[in-house]
Amino acid sequence: MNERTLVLVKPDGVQRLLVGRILQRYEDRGLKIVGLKLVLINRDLAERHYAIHSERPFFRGLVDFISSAPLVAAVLEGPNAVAVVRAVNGATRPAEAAPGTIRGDFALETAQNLVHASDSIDTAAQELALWFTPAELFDYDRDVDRWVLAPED
Ligand code: FUP
Repeated sequence: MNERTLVLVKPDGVQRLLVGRILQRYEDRGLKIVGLKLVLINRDLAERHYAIHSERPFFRGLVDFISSAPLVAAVLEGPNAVAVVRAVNGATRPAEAAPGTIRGDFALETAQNLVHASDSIDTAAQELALWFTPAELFDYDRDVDRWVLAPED
């Protein structure tokens, strides 16, 4: 099942010069980048992105943090992309994230856990619409996919 999912390399990832190494992990896995941009978001988008957490005590800090400096937003495509990207990222709390995951290798704090990824197919569709216009997303072929993807029936 080919899926699309939203990934954010959050401001801590940009400031720590980890953008290339983080995106590399998704590319290495075989996922296709179909959207990519550097953005400084305003509080309105930050609050809408994290609306599900609006009643949580960490909400204000989360909105402050994500809107404090530029971040990299990407849309990744591939079979089971939603689950695969979350596995590559590792557990939300870095102390619980397995070695070999982004958070397990590069992060210590939940509030500075480097990356965001959509948590379901429905959430991914909402987040794609929030962060990218249709014109910013690209359908294109990659030659390597004949070695990465199972042949279509
Ligand atoms: P995830 O889906 O892994 O990004 O995790 P959540 O949606 O549960 O949390 C979103 C963000 O809220 C985390 F990346 C960091 C922040 N957060 C906290 O600061 N404290 C918490 O206890 C939980 C989440």
